[in-house]
Amino acid sequence: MFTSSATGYSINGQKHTLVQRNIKQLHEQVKEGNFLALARGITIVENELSGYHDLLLGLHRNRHARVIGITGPPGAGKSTLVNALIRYWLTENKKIAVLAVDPSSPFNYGALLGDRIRMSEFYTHPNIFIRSLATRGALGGLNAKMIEITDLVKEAPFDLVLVETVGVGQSEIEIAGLADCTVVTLVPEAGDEVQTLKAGIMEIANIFVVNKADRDGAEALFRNLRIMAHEKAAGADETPVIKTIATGDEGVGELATAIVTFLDAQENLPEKRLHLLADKCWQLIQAQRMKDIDHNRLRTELAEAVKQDNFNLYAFVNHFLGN
Ligand SMILES: Nc1nc2c(ncn2[C@@H]2O[C@H](COP(=O)(O)OP(=O)(O)O)[C@@H](O)[C@H]2O)c(=O)[nH]1
Ligand SMILES: [Mg+2]
Repeated sequence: MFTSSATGYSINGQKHTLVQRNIKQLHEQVKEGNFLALARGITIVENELSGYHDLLLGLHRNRHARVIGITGPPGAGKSTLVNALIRYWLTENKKIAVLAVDPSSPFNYGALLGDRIRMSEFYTHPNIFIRSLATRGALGGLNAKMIEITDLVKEAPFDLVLVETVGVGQSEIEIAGLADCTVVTLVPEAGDEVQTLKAGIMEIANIFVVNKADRDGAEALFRNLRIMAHEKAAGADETPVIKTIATGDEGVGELATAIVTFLDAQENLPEKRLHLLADKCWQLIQAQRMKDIDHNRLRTELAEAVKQDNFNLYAFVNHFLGN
């Protein structure tokens, strides 16, 4: 997948050796928990800078940190909840990384800054690493980029990696393919929407949170989700539904416990792990393919193909990809 031409070997062997040595050093620092090195590494991966491929090729598997996805509509209280979870887990002396992604506003630094300010009480904490990402510009697709960045973060000695993403159901980032546990955050205002929520949401949610439980309609939303979870489970374990008031730290301990309980249960499910890995693999291959496509060739061939009376777009795509 990573070709030598892309890493610059062909230009100058010596230069590449130097890049490799620096990347190896950077990697060692990341493993020791050096936050500056980790931030630098993320920038390299995010922007595909020199050494990007070497860095990824040096990653190990089965690092110990577990990834928790926190997803939900804008304003549901995800960042506030992340903050509250950090506060809770710090009492257990956990080391935590937070990746906050807002794909809808790549240049909206106001929004990113908003998250920063809210999380500021932990920005300088030695056990907490926080990084906002605006990776929409990434060539190979946001999903693949997030998989790469998360895998790099897992090299550092964190216990937990929290990934905050916007969206429900048709999220720009398929968080479920990335996280060991996906928490879907909803708020009472979304009450009516629950009836029409896409089937996908039941598939991706490992835990439901009804945040802003201090507001009207929280109880109704809670009940509706419980019914949905019950129907879907059909006798098996039901997806937990937890009420929280993130601004008041209420229900946060219960949520933290539910997350850890879920993660512990996952450890013993090799089938699920393989499924997750296959999903990640598929996304990376897909992104790579998108990159490899020669747009000039695509246009030229397409221009020829549309001249045919029996032109079909899907047949063309299949043919183009060599399927
Ligand atoms: N009333 C109430 N407001 C909350 C609660 N949790 C978060 N908020 C507020 O909701 C707004 C959006 O929160 P934020 O965490 O930025 O949402 P995000 O977009 O999902 O990350 C902020 O003004 C929060 O203070 C809650 O439990 N109750
Ligand atoms: Mg947020």
